[in-house]
Amino acid sequence: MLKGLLFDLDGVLTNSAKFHLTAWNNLAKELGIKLNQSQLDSLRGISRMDSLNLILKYGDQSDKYSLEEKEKLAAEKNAKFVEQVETMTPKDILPGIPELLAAAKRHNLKIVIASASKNAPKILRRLGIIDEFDGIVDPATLKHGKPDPEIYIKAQKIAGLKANEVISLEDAKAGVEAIKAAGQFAVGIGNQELLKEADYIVPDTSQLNLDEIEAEFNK
Ligand code: B16
Ligand code: MG
Repeated sequence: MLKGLLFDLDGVLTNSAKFHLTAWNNLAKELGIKLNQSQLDSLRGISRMDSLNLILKYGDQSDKYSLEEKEKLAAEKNAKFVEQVETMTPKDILPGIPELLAAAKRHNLKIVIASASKNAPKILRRLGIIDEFDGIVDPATLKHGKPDPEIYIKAQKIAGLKANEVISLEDAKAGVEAIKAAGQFAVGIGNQELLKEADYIVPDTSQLNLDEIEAEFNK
C-alpha cells in the first residue's frame, strides 16, 4: 500500500537544474573545457564534487588540480548558483507540483526530500514549501552519491516506511538508478529514452497525476 512520496528537488519541484547547468558550463569554459549536451546531462543529480571531477575528466584535466584547488572551484560554482537561487520565488515551483503535494496530503502520505543538493533547505524556503515536508535527507551525511541507493534508503527511513510503500520521483538518470537500486517504484520525469529504467515516465511535471501513478504502482 502506498504510504509515502520521496522527492528529488532539482528538476522535479523546481527547475534549479538549469542554474546548476549554466554555472557548471561557465566554470568549464573558464577551465578551457567545452561540454556537449550529453556531458551536461550527465551532471544532473550528481553531487557537487562528483560533478567537478566529471567535468575535469571530460576535459582530460583529472590530475591538474589539488583537492584544495578543486574545493575552491566548487565553491566558485556554488556562489554563482546561490546568486540565482536568491532570485527564486514560489512562482518557480514547477507546474503540477502544488496539486501533487495537495493530493499527497489528502491521501495522508509522508513526503520526504531526497536531494543531493546542500542548498535544498534554502531552495525550499525560497519556494515557500519547506513546511510541507516531513523530512529532508542531509546530503552531508551520505557516503555515496546517486546512482548509489543510499539517499533513497535514508529518505525512506526518515518517512518510517518500507521500500514497497513508497513512490520516488526523479528527473535524472543517476537518480532513477538510485531509486531502482533501493528497490522502490520510480517515476521518471523527462526524456523517455534517458529514464527508461523508471517504472512510470512522464515528459514533464504537469503530467503528474497521483491517482494514475498509484494505479500503476498497485498493478
Ligand atoms: P549542490 P537533486 C542535485 O540536486 C543537482 O541535480 C545537481 O546538479 C547538483 O550538483 C547536486 O544536487 C548538488 O547540489 O551543489 O547545491 O549541493 O537533483 O538531487 O535535487
Ligand atoms: Mg534532479
